[in-house]
Amino acid sequence: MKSVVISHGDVDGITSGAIALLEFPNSTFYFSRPSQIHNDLYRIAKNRPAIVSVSDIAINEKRFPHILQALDKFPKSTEIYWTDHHPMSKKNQRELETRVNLFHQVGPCAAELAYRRFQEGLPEHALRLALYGAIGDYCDGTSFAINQFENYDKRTLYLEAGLLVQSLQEIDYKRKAKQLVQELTLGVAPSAMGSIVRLAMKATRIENDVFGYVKDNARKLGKVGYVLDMPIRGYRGKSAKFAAYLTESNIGISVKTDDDDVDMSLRRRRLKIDLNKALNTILPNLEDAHGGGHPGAAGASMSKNSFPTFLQRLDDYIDANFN
Ligand SMILES: [Mn+2]
Repeated sequence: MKSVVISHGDVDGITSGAIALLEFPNSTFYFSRPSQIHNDLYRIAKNRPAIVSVSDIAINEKRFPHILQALDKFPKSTEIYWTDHHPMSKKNQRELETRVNLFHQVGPCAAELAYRRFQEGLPEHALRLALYGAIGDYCDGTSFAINQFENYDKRTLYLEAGLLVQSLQEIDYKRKAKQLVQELTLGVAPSAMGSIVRLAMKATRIENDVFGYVKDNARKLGKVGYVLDMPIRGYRGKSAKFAAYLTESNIGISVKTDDDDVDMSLRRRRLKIDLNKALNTILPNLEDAHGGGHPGAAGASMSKNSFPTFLQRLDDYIDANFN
């Protein structure tokens, strides 16, 4: 195996992965995620690739030792490039740097970082991919993004990025999403991909239904709005946002229950609360709870019994830190 590109399945993951594919042509592409990356690396190491690029995969504190173990399985000759923007402790950064070429910065999206890191020799459309990633991850306020928006018609870039964001809500990850990455690598615009446009329109209609559902069903505890078990699959980040808005709360949560566990997406509204920090403070004291993410967008899971306590502690956290 010559080289491997691994990335996340959202727009930032797909575009940063496509940029890595432009830098390392003919690589094999895989999707991964924070809970799986150690297994994927372990499996890939057996093929002794010359180059591995990982982008937009958050380091999960609990799985970090397993990630290091997996990285140790690669031969010394394998060059590993790690490009990420999720919050990472200094200690983990140092440890990771002993094994990989790390490019890490919080603020820009992973696609912007990948573009800046590999810039030399990339085709023009790689820059568009970086900007789609920035829009997709709400990281479009960086000086890089603002400067580059001036070079295009920003409104067209938002349309193209919007098509990607929406279509991914409904895409078949087993087949279609990998093909999308390849087409983006070739420079095909999302608006020129018939099936992506159709999926995006479908997802937008569904999103309007999601909004209506959240409007009728969201509940509120203190400054936290939440919606439980939406009958529509996916749309978790969006419904979390809607839950915050429609209950006039500072945090919105979309919760899915599954036997004895709950899994949730969290978004903030009109308050610069760092959700990742809040979760890292609250979750260690709850049963079977883990999670994290970005300051403005995060996820968590815990036992069903812990959820009411979690809501209360999150509301207390807002009161304690923002009054
Ligand atoms: Mn990202």
